[in-house]
Amino acid sequence: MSHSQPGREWWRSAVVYQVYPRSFQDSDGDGIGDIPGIVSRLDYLHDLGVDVIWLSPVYRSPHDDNGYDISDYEDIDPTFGTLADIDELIAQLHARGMKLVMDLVVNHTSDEHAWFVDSRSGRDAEHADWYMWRDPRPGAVGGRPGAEPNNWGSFFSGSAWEWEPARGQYYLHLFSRKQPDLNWENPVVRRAVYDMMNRWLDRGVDGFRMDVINFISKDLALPDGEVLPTGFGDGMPFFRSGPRLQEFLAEMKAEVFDGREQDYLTVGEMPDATPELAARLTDSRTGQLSMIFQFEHVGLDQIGGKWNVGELDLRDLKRSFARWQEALAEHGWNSLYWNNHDQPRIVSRWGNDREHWYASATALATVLHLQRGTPYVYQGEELGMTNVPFDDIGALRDIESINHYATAVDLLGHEPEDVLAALRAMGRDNARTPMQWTAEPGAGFTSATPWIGVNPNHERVNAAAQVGDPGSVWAHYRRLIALRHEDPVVVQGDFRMLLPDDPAVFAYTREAEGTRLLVVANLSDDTVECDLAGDRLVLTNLPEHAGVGGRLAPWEARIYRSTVA
Ligand code: ISL
Repeated sequence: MSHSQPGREWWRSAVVYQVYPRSFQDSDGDGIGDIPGIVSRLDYLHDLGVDVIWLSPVYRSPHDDNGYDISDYEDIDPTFGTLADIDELIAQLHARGMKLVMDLVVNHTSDEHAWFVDSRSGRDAEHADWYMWRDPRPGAVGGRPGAEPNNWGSFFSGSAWEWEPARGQYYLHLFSRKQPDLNWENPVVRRAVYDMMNRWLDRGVDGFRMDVINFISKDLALPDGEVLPTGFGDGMPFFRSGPRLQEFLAEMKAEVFDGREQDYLTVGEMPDATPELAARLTDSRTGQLSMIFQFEHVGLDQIGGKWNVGELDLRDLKRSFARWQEALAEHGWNSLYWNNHDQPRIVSRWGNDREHWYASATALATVLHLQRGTPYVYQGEELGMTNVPFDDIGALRDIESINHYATAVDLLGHEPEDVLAALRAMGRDNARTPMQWTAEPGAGFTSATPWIGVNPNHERVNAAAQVGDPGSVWAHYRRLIALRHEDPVVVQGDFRMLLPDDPAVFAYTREAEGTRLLVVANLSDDTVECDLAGDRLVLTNLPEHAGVGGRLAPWEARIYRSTVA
């Protein structure tokens, strides 16, 4: 049975679970997860109570960026299975009343996509104008350093431009050189994307998570960006949330989603998006998307760049959440997340994965899940999976981390130990090690050698140890998910932040139709004084402390319900 409410805007009462297919469940003994593996774990997910799976890319890909470089949008990579396997996944999910959201990566393709292979072959090719081709800087000789059309750096180190001798031009790649950016100015490109999306919807998928979708409309003047410590320019101001973004999304909505009977979940991944943009795009009367992923909160511990990590000030986090809750309160909608396949594990990042592992994992979950919006659980988060003690660059697999290490150590002369420490804190592979099902050597993920090492703590942190234990992180996630399904105030209620200046307590209320929920949590390692309470305690992560008034134990989280006049 479906838990979320059927019908229009069903995604408002849903909880989404993100599956990173490489690392979820291997079924054929090659050390890489696959679609039949996911199917074999659906009862686990159904039992947890989630309504929707967002599946990271399983399309054909050379896997330069683990599938975010797609060479065929309409086929499944043999590593993950077949189209018949995806049909089976859809059928098995639907049979359980659950839904499937696919990843849509259309800011760029793989350089091995047939469109790009043709495009790079010459200026007269059929797909000549499908990518962002530009001539060298005036007066410069193409292919030589400094001749690039502008100074932008790529997210994965180095220049964002690659020389193509066959055309005597450069192509833009905001990510790796194997991820050329599509030219969204070309209506034929947009048509091809919409047609592809329609075929997936016809196949039965229930929505899309849209990868860096706010990068599709660039400032076509392509101005140089401010020079960063890497020596490259910051192109962000010129390609994020560009002039035609909303127009393109409106066109996509009209060409793909409007006129269909079903309502779909659409979530746009939007680095650097503002609450104002989100409010426009997710306005239930006039918007184009169900919700967006914004990055403000997960950037709060970064001091001038991803690899320079500082302490989080809880007050900044509360201010950020409150700002987004407020901006999207009337007609918009939030996504709520701590983790995904690009972020370090939350219990290690802003919790305490040593002395207060259970309490901090569950407290952080509580303050997120009771907010207004659609919560996302990233695989293993419901088990309190932690960051990984990577002690050697050879243990990492992520192109971003590997390129950063090479640039920082070889080019900029940074200390290898310092670079590794930053990668341990922020590297994306923290999220990408195998799902920890059991204490066995392959963690129940694989019988072979996994493509990336299993976190050694799987002997302690695993699903087998937690499912069925009412005192586990898993059980707490399950209760939070159930509460959202049972109590309309969690879905609909107004949000009000309390104690904004308190450095340790995270507290807010949700209120609708005479009922008020109070969430109060101590997000610190110390016991704190706190008087906030309500009529009845609905849920707590530390039941043994529940009777104590006026005080919260380290990482204690409580939810109260009260009747209000
Ligand atoms: O993690 C990041 C790099 O520091 C983010 O900037 C990330 O690259 C950005 O959020 C975009 O992410 C998405 O697109 C990338 C892909 O590598 C990520 O896995 C995906 O989530 C390119 O497709």
